[in-house]
Amino acid sequence: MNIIVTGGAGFIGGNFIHYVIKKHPDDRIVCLDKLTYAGNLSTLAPVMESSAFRFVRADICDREAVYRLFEEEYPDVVVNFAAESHVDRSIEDPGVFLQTNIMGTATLMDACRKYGIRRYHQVSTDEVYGDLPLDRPDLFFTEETPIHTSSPYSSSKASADLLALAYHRTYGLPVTISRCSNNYGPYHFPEKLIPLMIANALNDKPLPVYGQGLNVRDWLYVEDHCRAVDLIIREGKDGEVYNVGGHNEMRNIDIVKLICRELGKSESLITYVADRKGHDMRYAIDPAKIHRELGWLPETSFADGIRKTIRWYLENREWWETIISGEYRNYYENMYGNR
Ligand code: NAD
Ligand code: TDX
Repeated sequence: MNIIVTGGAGFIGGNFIHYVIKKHPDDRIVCLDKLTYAGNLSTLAPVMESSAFRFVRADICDREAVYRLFEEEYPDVVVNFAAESHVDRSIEDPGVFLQTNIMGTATLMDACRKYGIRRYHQVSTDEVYGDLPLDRPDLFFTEETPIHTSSPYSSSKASADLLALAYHRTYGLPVTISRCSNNYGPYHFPEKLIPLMIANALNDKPLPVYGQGLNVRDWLYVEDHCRAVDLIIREGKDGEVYNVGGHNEMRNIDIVKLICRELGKSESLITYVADRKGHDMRYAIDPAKIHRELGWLPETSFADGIRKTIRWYLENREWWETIISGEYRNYYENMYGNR
């Protein structure tokens, strides 16, 4: 298969490329990525010289560049990971989220219509369902849960999902959508909770917990997500949505304390800061459909996954230290300086 992976220089897309190249050595992968602040070519260094891999720097909103790539590659499958992905940034400045996450998705799907495609896969998120109350642990997001977004980020992702389903119904485009819970693992950009806490703890810096740290997220090791997407593009049904998650709910404060323990750091580094605006309380995925229809189950427990992740950050300091020594400093000062 010839697969275009957009956003492959980012966290999940990069892990997906490593996964597919190892699992399906006969496939060819073309990574299309704009290399925004979140894209890192060093994430792709291990595959850059592989004959099964090509990297193209371009914006998914750039119709001319996208169409040119389709004319060169005639892909069988497009997997769209490219997005602005950080909720806090979307609260500060929604515009680029609407542009990339909505218009970029439409541009990619227009190219698929024009040149033909076996499958267009949209990588979405559980955040499109909004949040669940903390006092109803019996409730989970299913594929039938109504869309009910909270942030500009989740609204832009939900818009893209609706467009993808509309392209399926109106034009018969062979679309699938996956809605996954919070990922963690190697190559995770240190603006997100887990890598930020690991990097700050290793540097003995304050660990900024929003509100009281009671919000719950449903964590999945990134390789399990990659395996789910890989299964969906090969065996999933056109027009279907698949929820992906591993029933691993944790409160933010418990994750931060666990990271302190694993790194031998004092919990006195924990600093409670102003809450995120519109902060979703709890996410929890019901993955029954993907289990039933595609036989997918998570393979990495949180206990193993978090240890592997921490070890990766210890062994790959250069990867994240380069990031936090650059433009990231201004971001950090703006976001956390007066919080
Ligand atoms: P990320 O921010 O780490 O990476 C995004 C990548 O997309 C970067 O390489 C960036 O350069 C690229 N990109 C951004 N705008 C682009 C554009 N206009 N054109 C081309 N490339 C562009 O994101 P991530 O955490 O890897 O998330 C990947 C996808 O998975 C996103 O669609 C996100 O909504 C979704 N998702 C993420 C999580 C999570 O926990 N991280 C969970 C569920 C779903
Ligand atoms: O410094 C912090 N302190 C803190 O308490 C940060 C960065 C986060 N938090 C809290 C906010 C959330 O409750 O931790 C939780 C996780 O925050 P993020 O890592 O920003 O993730 P979240 O907002 O849950 O969104 C993530 O999961 C769904 C991804 O970034 C999205 O792209 C994905 O769709």
